[in-house]
Amino acid sequence: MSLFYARQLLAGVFAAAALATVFGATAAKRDAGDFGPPQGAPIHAVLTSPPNVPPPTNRTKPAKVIVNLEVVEKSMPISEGVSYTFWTFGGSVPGSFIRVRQGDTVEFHLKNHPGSKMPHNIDLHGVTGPGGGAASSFTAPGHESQFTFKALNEGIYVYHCATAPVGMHVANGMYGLILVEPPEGLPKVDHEYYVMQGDFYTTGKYREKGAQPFDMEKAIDEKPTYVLFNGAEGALTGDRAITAKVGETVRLFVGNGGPNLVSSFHVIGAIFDEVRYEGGTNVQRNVQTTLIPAGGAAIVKFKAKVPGSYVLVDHSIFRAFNKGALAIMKVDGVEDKTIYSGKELDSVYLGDRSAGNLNAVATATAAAASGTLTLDHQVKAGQALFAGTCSVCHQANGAGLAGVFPPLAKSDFLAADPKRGIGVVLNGLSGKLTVNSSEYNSVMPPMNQLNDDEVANILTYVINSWANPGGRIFTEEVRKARAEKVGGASTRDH
Ligand code: HEC
Ligand SMILES: [Cu+2]
Repeated sequence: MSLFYARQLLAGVFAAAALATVFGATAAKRDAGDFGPPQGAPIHAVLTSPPNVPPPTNRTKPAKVIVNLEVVEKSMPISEGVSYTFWTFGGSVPGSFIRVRQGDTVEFHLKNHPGSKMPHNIDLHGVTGPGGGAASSFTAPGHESQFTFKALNEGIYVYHCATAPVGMHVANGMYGLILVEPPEGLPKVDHEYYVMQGDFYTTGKYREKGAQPFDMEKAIDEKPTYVLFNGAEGALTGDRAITAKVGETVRLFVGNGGPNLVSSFHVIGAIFDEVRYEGGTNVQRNVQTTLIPAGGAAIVKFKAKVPGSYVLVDHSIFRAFNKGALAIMKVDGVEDKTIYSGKELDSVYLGDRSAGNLNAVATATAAAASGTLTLDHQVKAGQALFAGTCSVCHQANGAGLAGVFPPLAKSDFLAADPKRGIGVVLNGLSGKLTVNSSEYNSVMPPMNQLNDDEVANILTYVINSWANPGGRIFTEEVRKARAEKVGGASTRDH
């Protein structure tokens, strides 16, 4: 080989090497979702509390986005008259909603309020890197930590605390959602809402009053006391229901913080036109119920077509009616009888949780707490609760159903000893029974999921209605009967 050819060959090798370097560098720097360095002045991310969602970024270029998120440990209501010490990202459960655009460089500042008792950190599922930020964000009370990541993949992602014991931090409400918009943004809709499910473990029973501590054993056994949307029973019902008008499109960002349960997310009376299941980019159409894993999220979209109350539930249905996993979307507008002929389904699905009813119960709870509970408070709260629990069988007017459900109206069985109602409700009743000269031989299931206040108020309502003799049943009497297990057995042989 002449020197000339050797030189040519070497030059060729160098050229190829140089090209390889260029391509290599490009490949390393420009992964999918990397649109280059941030442009323009840094932007402070708008953070929102649930059920609100920050506005679209409306950007066409990658930016540096600064996120300031503060961890706050605080006591908040988890149910009517029940408080719980939540650990929060931004003061709410779920934590503040974060919205960025694919390709953004996110400078994350995690602060831990000086009043906190625990250290905390954050693992964002939208981060590419070990621990999703957890290792770089361990923050003691009164401190702040900072790390930076590039949002490479679009989608809806869960974030959560990952400080040991991780399960406990998550169970106390330490999770939220971060949306990484695709470069062109999401298609425009009329409403966007932020809804996130979580399971909660308290030492007391469901709706047991007072401050309820976390129960580690129940959490390990995966036996939640509450399953909730947005951290509290009633967080999205009554005046706090989410809203839309007929003809509008609604996009829900639905997360599941867990820590344990997966969610069978369903909206009673609606069909999801589109679901980005698991938060990924595939779109599934015409979906009735979508599965949202713990530590996962979905984006669902549908058009409101018929006015009324739509009930968001986890369709593992005991969770909805006995653990709180129930929210309302109120759709206003003109009825379209060609799509749906009927009236509201409030009494069927909402029962004691429909708007007006909740108020009467809340008023009675507040009055009981301040020692000013009157007969009238009890009757009104009891009436609301009766509608959701007893009226299915005994009927709204207390008349019962001949041969099947005995009457509560003018019941001589009840009038003989109004207090025996306590044992009937707590323990149920079965066997032969004579009420107003008619025989019944059926089964009433125990209603011991009701708390002491609820039983007292329902029975007070019953004995003061439909020409019954009157009187009052007090919470204390119910508590005693429950503790002593005073039962249906003694009433059965009447
Ligand atoms: C699933 C149907 C059902 C529900 C719900 C129900 N009951 Fe009953 N209830 C019955 C049946 C059936 C009997 C009669 C049982 C028997 O034959 O031994 C009964 C009996 C009674 C009695 C004694 C008989 C009488 O008429 O005085 C009382 C009091 C009573 N129920 C109160 C209530 C109250 C209060 C609630 C709501 C907390 C309630 N029940 C919910 C089915 C029901
Ligand atoms: Cu934490």
